[in-house]
Amino acid sequence: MSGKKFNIAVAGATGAVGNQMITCLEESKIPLNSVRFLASHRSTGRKLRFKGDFIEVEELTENSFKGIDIALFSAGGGTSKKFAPIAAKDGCVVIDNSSAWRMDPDVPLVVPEVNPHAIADYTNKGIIANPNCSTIQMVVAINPIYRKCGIKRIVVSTYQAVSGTGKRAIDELFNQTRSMINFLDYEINVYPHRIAFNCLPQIDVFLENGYTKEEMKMVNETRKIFEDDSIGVTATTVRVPVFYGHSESVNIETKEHISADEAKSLLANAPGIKVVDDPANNIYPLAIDAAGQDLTLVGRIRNDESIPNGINMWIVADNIRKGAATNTVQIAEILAEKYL
Ligand code: NAP
Ligand code: 3JN
Repeated sequence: MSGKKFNIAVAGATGAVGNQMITCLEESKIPLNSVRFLASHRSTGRKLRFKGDFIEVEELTENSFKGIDIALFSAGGGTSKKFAPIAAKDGCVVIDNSSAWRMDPDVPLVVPEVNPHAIADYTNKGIIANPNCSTIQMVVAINPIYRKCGIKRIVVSTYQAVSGTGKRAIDELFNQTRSMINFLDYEINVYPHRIAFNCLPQIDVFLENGYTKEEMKMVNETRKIFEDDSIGVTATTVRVPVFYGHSESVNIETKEHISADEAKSLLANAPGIKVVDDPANNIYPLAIDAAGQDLTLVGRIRNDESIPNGINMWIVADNIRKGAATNTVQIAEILAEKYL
């Protein structure tokens, strides 16, 4: 670091992701001059803890970014679309967690373990995009195999925690579960169906091609991050009654053969990954183990015996940390250390 201290704003500070961003900033080595917490008018005046102090939440307005060096956004796509360019115009670099800017060709889409070089392109628009949580953990886990053997095709099914939908969905799973085990009526407010004791094969809205928006985010973001439109990706995304931690069953067809044992040792030495794979002792990645930490856990690594060059894996990560807040703060750390 150059000795510079940074002024950082968190937009969406009162949300599930924003709250975790604050924790990640507390844990980060970025030297801070000041922090500013922004949310909607509903939260103005609320106080949030930061490093032992209480910081008052301010309403996000067009004037919020004057004097700010880096703004971490997680206040929804509409807010990002409107305010990220305003913040950038004030000389601040925005790292945005929404899908608003991810597929803009002038905006880098970054997972630090996979394509940190892309951060340099922040100069185009002053905006860097953070991928969708389901994409992040998948590309972290398959990156070592992609670099060594190439990948022709990915087939992924996800098992996504309700925290991916935000604080209202966390409450919905809790309330429905409590009502049901007490034989009481329950309310359905967030998802189209009950989520307690159920699995919903729908995340986000359906598109004309029959896939959901979440599924197509995984397809398009994976190709952009690897800068490789030749990779075939097909996804089924499912919401499950888990609070924290997304799990994924991933099948990849590689260009060159790799054995399951080679894949395991490749992954064991790769950044951001912990191989958890000892089936003889019933050891494999679990959402309850992924929650609250930053590594992407990979296990059940085995050859797909139905094709010559295939690998199956089970990939689990904390969707709010590595899937959102941690990835954002990692980008901010690189930006602060190398570019600002
Ligand atoms: P959440 O728990 O519902 O929180 C939403 C946050 O946005 C709150 O701080 C809210 O402030 C703020 N907000 C809403 N409307 C606003 C407005 N008009 N102006 C200023 N602030 C506003 O949602 P979340 O789970 O944290 O997700 C927030 C966003 O992060 C999502 O919409 C999505 O774009 C992104 N996200 C990304 C990933 C990923 O995969 N990388 C995962 C989850 C979410 P109040 O408390 O004042 O209402
Ligand atoms: O549902 C999940 O597990 C992840 C959700 C992410 C999300 C939720 C609301 C809006 C996004 C996202 O990051 O893609 C968005 C969005 O910005 O489109």
